Order: sequence, then structure tokens, then C-alpha cells
Amino acid sequence: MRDFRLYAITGEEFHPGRDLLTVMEEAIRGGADIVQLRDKTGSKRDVLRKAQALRELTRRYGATFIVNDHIDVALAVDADGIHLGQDDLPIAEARRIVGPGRIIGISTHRIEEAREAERDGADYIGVGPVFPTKTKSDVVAPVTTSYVREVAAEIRIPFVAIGGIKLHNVDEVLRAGATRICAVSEIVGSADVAGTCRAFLEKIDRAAEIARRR
Ligand code: 3NM
Repeated sequence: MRDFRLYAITGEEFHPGRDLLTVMEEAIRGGADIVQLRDKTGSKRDVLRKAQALRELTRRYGATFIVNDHIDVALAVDADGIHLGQDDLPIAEARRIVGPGRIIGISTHRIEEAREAERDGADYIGVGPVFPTKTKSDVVAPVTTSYVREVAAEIRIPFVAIGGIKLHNVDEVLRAGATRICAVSEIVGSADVAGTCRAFLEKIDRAAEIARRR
């Protein structure tokens, strides 16, 4: 997959009164290079309609589009990939459905899951929740930056840190070795979505520059 720095996930509950497409377009304009549709409550039809619209939007900007959970919807709209949880279809079975050309990402919460994902052919892993978050209901206890460090030291496929990451604490995550950041509430709940994305990217780039000089 194409490398990325900032991964934005939809969270419509964080922008009441603002349209999904407007908010995600602002995120892309601010520099988010991946957009994931995450909708845990809508009907299949609703999810499909949102996926169609986001596919069109991301294609227009050349951004990567990932669908959470719904493999059928991802295929129907020709998404770039799918994102799985630990209780979803295993990677091997998902791969048989989506084929070699589509991205498969999976959430991991401990190093054994990260190793398994790498072994099973995931294209990237989520590493989290780094900090407490209210965005995900069935979330495990925070894995802290020590899990980020473990993954950075050992795992060779791309990983993205997630969970409670805000502009005020992202530096800590970057110092632990993350080079890709994912956020929901901090991005889509912002009054200035594009500006928040640009601020994340500045911090990500500054950390990369410091790492290069070391
Ligand atoms: N997955 P916010 S944490 C969707 O740890 C999701 O796998 C997580 O939302 C994981 O940036 C999370 O608002 C929610 O905390 C992230």
C-alpha cells in the first residue's frame, strides 16, 4: 500500500449539524491521506450510501478509502481496502474475499496480535487505544505508549497509532516511535478540521525530521 501519515476515521456523532462529506473533505484538504468509513449503527443501505459518496470524494482527491467491518460494502463501492477488528473474519478468509490487490488492516491491542497480523499478511495494523477514548464502546484498556514502542521495535508492516490521540498528546506517541497517526474525535469534532489535520502533520513531520537527524 502507499505509505501514509494521517488516517482520519469518520465519527458523525462528533459533528452534529455538519455533513459527513463536508467534514471528510476538509480532512483530506488538511492532508489526511486515508479516510475510513466507520459506522457501527447504520443499516447496510445507509452504510452503502455513505461509502458510495466517500468513494467518489476520495477518488477525486487521490486519497485512500477504507471501509470498517463491511467487506461486502467495500467491494460494492470498489474501496481501496477494509479494516477488521480482532473478532471479525480472520485475515486469510478476508483476503480470499477481497483479493491480493486490496488493503487489509486490523486493530491490534498486544504484541502477539501484531505478530499474528504480520504473519497472516495484513497490510497495516492499528495500535491502540494508546490513551483512554470514549469513541469506541467495546474498547480494551489503554495499551499506552509502551505498546507503541514494542511494535515500533519489532513489527515491519506499517502501523498506525490510535485511541485518544489529540494535538496535545501526539508528541508523546511520536516519541514512542509512531510515524502514522489516526484520530477520530480530535479531527472530525474540530471547528477547524483542515487546520487540525495540518497541525497533526506538522508534528508528525517534525518528529520524522528529528528521527532522521539521530
Ligand atoms: N479503534 P478517538 S481506538 C476506532 O484501539 C478506534 O483499535 C481503536 O477515537 C483501537 O480518536 C478507536 O476519538 C477510537 O479516541 C479512536
